[in-house]
Amino acid sequence: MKEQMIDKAIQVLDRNFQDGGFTIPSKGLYPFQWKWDSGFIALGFAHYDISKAKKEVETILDAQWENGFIPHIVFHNDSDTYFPGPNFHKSNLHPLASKKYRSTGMTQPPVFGFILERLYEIAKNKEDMMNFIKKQIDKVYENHVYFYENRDLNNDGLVYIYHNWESGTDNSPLWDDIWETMNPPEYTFERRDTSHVDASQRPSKREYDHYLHIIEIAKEHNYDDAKIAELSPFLVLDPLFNSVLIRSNESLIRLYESIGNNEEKVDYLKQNQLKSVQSLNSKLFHKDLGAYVHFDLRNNRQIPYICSSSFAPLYSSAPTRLIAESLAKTMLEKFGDAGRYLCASFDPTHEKFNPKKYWRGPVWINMNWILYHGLKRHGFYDLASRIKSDSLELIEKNGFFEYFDSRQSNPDADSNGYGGNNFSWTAALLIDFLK
Ligand code: 2M8
Repeated sequence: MKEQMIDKAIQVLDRNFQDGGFTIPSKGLYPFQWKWDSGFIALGFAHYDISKAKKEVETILDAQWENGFIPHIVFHNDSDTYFPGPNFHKSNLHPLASKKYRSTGMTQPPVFGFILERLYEIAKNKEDMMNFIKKQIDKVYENHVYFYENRDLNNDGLVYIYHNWESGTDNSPLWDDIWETMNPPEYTFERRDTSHVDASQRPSKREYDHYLHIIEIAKEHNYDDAKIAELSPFLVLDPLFNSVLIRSNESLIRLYESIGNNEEKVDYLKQNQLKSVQSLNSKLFHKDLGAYVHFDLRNNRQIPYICSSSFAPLYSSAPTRLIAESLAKTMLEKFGDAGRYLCASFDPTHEKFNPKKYWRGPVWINMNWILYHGLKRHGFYDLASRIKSDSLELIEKNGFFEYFDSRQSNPDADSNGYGGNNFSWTAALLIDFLK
C-alpha cells in the first residue's frame, strides 16, 4: 500500500511539474508557482528526483525582488484559468520588483529556511546539496532581512501581513471581523476558481471584493511598504507566519554555522530571533484560550479564535514547556474528538466552523505536516503520530485533494476530499511522511 501511494504521489507531482522548472499546485485551479507550495513540493521531489527539488527552489528564489521580497505567486506563463492574474496585480508598480518575472506584490509564509535544511537531511549526496544551499541561502537570508526591516512595525520581532492571502489561510473566519470594518466597492470581475471547484467550497463574491480592495490600495501606492503599513485596512500579526519565520531563522543559523564565516548574518538572525520568540509568547499567546491567536494591528485588538495556525508555533523553539502543554491539551480537547480527523483548520466547537469550506474548517495536509513535526519536537508523540496517520488515511481513502472534511463519518458527501484534486503539496508531503 505504502509503495502504491508513493507511486501515485510521484505521478501527481511529475504531471504538475512544468517546462519552466516549477510546479503548479493544481491543474486549472492554480496554474502558476506559489511561494509556500513550492517549498513543500520541493520536499516531495527531493525523495526521488533531487534535480527537480533544486530546480523548484531555484526558480522561486530567482523571482526575488531587489529589496529581498519574495512574491506569493510567480506568473511564469500566461493562463486564463485563474483570477486575479498578472494584469491585475501589476508587480512592476514597485520600483524594486523583479524585472525578469511578473508576480504579485504580496508574499506568503517564509518557509525556505527550514526547507533548505530539510533538503539537506533528505539528500543522499550531502556535498552536492551543501553546494546548492551555499548558492541559495543568502537569498533566503535577505528575505528575512526584508521582513525585519520593513514589516516589524513595533520593533518587537513580530512581522505583519497586509493581506489574508499572505497568511495562506485565505478565507478563515479569523478575518470576518476585519471585513466588518471595511466597505469595499462591488467589483465586476470574472471568478475562475468556481469553474474548477464547487462554489460552496470557496470564498464568497463579497469576500473577494475585500481581497481585491486591499490590493487596489497597495497598488495606488506602488506596493510601498510604509504606505501599506499606514493605510491597509488589513494589518495582522499571524502566529503561523511568525513561527514559520522563527523556525526558518533556526535553520538558517544552523546552516550558516556549518558553512562558516557568516558571523554577522548569524548575529543578526539571533538578535531578531530572540525578540521574535519573546514577543510571540508575550503578545500572541492567549492563556485563557490555551492557544496562540492573531492580532489585528489596524484595529488594535486580539482576534480571539483558535485555528490550526494557533498551534504552528510548536514547530519552532518558541513555546515554553507550559505553553506547549497547553497547546497540546487545547488541540486534543477542541479538535481531537473521537470521530474527527486532526487537524481541522478552524475550531470545530465554534459556530463559525464549516467542515467543507476551504480554510473555514477542513483539514490541510501542509498544516498537518507542520503540526506533526511541531508535536514531535515538543515530545507529544501520540498526538504527532495520530496527526500523521490521519493525514495518510484521508489521502488513501479519498485521493490527493486540496483539503478534507474532518468528520470521519461524513453525512454530506461520499468523499471527504474537497477543492482541487491531484494537489501538489498533498502528494509531496505524503512522500515526505512515508519515506
Ligand atoms: C490558496 O490561495 C490562493 C491565493 O493565494 C487562491 O485561493 O487563489 C491558499 O490555500 C494558499 O495557501 C495556497 O498557497 C494557494 C495555492 O495552493 O491556494
